[in-house]
Amino acid sequence: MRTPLAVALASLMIAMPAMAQDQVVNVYNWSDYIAEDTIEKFTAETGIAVNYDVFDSNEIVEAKLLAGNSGYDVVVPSGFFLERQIAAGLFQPLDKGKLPNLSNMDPQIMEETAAHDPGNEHAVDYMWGTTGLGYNVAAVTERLGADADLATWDLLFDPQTVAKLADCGVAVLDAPAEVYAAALNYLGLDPNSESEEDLAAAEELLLSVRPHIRYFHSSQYIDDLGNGEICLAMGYSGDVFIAQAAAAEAGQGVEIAYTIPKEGALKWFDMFAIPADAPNVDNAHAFINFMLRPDIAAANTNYVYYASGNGAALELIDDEVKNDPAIYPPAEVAANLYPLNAHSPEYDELLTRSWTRVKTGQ
Ligand code: SPD
Repeated sequence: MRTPLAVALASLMIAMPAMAQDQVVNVYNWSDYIAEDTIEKFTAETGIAVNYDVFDSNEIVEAKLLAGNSGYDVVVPSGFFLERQIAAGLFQPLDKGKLPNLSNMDPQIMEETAAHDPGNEHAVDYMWGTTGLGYNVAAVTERLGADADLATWDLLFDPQTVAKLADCGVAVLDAPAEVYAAALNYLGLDPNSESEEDLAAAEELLLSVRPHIRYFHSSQYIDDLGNGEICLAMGYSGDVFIAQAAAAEAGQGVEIAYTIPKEGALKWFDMFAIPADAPNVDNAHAFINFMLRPDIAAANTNYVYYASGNGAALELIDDEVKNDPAIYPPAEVAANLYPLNAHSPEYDELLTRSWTRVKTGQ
């Protein structure tokens, strides 16, 4: 029996808003953190459109989540922020039945991320990396000498050394938790210390190098390193490799290198999680499950040069990426990496005030 046209149109109109809503997922990820065609592939395979927004700082994500009604279905905070966000009830547990590709995850990464999310109940790793130093090889060696050791935080934290680099431009991440952890570690203190005395020591160190820092920003250094505007940046491993590739492509002879300094560096994990008030929960699971497919995870890592949390993807990752010790650090370097724990709200308040003093140079 044929449906009368008016009835068919009416039921279509009723069905349309629901369908349109079902066909969307709102994703909030770090900038420069996905292969060019991943979203396109996801939509082609699932029919789900992706609204994709980017950020460059954990603090920004947290502010949006705390404000509520962010509208996001999938966000990607780092483990040490995720940990306290879970405690604050900002995320819903993952429905693991909807994530069969969880079986592709690297068990060691699952174990490490469980320190932030017991039982891996609320989140799963996308990528991981380190926070170290990116530099312009020629500009830095010209100023420090051909024999200078460049695999050291002295480049940033020793006032006499960084003073020699001030004229070619020094940038630091606008990421207080990470900057203070690096400063504490450099001073031989626990990077996870919440002691006020240690905080004061880190602040003193940062103020001593402050006159030589051109700016604090968490993504501007990518372009600036690549085009020779700055010569040293505290930055994220893969982002420095983006600058390196851009410099090589420009063909102006600018060579950029990334180092995990010998004193040690932060190892972080960026985690897929679904906000408690996400409007499209099923689509969020579909998106995360897609991102956990080995071919997709490998394509993303091959494009952005960050290590994947996906063990099954490893055989599909380009040799030049998986054999690069700055991306997949060998055991002796890995032994020197430290994790960062969630800060208590009390410490965070002290940290924020101290950071304002450092940034304003007072
Ligand atoms: N462009 C992608 C940058 C990803 C950086 N994640 C940072 C983790 C913070 N510790």
